[in-house]
Amino acid sequence: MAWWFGIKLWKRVFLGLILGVAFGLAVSQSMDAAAAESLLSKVKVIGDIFIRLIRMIVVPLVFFTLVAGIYAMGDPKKLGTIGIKAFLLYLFTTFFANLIGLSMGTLFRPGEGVDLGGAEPRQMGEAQPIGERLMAIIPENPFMALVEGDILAVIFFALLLGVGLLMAREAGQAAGRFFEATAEGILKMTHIIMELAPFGVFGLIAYVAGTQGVATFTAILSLTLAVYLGCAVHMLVVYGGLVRLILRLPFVDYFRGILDPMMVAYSTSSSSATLPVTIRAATENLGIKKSVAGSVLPLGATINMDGTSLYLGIVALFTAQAFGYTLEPQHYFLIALTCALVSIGTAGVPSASLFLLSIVLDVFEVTPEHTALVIGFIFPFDRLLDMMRTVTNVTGDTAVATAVAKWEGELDEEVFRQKPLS
Ligand code: DAS
Repeated sequence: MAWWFGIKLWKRVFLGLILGVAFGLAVSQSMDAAAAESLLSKVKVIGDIFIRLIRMIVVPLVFFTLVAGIYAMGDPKKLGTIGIKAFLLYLFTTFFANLIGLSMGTLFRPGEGVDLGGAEPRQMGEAQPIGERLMAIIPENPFMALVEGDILAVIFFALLLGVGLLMAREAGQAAGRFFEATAEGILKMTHIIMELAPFGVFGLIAYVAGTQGVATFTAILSLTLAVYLGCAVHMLVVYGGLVRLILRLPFVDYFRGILDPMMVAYSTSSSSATLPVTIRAATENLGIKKSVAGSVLPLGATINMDGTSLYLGIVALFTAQAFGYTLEPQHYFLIALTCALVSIGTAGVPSASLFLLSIVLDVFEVTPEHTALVIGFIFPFDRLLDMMRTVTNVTGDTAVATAVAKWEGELDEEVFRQKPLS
């Protein structure tokens, strides 16, 4: 068995991904749909267990890492500059995501000639008004926020608690050390859980590949190509360019350092479920100190979703093309702005943004029937699109964290340039 642990984790996870697709397709081709669904849903249990395990540590990891990270910073003022730099970078990269998304939608024209008549209309989810969402960041009861896993409220409380411990000086030392030790322990828990990743990914992907099959993708092949190509260009050019040209850091070392979170994001379609893996890769492979990893990554996983913004822009153009809506130049600007706002409000869970699509389609007065038809048409395949946009979301979080860490002197470039240990 030692040979197994001798293989780098990301290679084992990738193996799980490939074998999962092969197994899922083989099962779907060799038995009827019902039998395939029942067998694959049993295999998917491994994936569900894996997701539950990483979800289990998201809240404690964010809470303890953030408090420990702030405490280790020693200077609350630095926290302000980290937050401001991170937020400005989020806006900067989302601007390019929208540009690329709208360009891909215009270039590929994925909605051209698509007949949505046969789609089953679906009801849209209710989006919380942005004002209410911002107010909810301040928890009335921080323990309830921890219990309910309200990540933005947990971040808010942890930031203040970390600053409070700093201001308490000697009196806060014991607590500060407690948070640092516990954060370390929870990060080690991520190592243990990640050993299950190859099997969990196998289960998740086998189910998706087997139940969605290849045939269904032809219907939305051009939409899938537009989203995948757009996300790939955004990751390689925008994030790769930020790391290589602006930060002057090695391009290959960056992407090699985040292979684990990229694989887990692709398999789980959930930024928040991937967060523990992202924090571990950022601290251990990219050399980003906890003070930045513990604040910028949880914040990014919650409000920085470039892949989502890019995807929503493409689907908006898909809708206009499929139903023949004429878009004026100002529509493109409003679509881009709305996509950015919706991506901030999107939760880091599977298919979250699809149900907020109506907010973007309202920009050019798409009728409720057409909106329901588009959501109903995309919904059965959205998992495949969500996998790629979630990888982009998570990669964007690590790119911003790398930039902020570098500019704040919180990046250990030795660690960044060395090969990942596991
Ligand atoms: N799946 C979401 C995430 O976790 C993104 C989305 O639904 O667009 O990032």
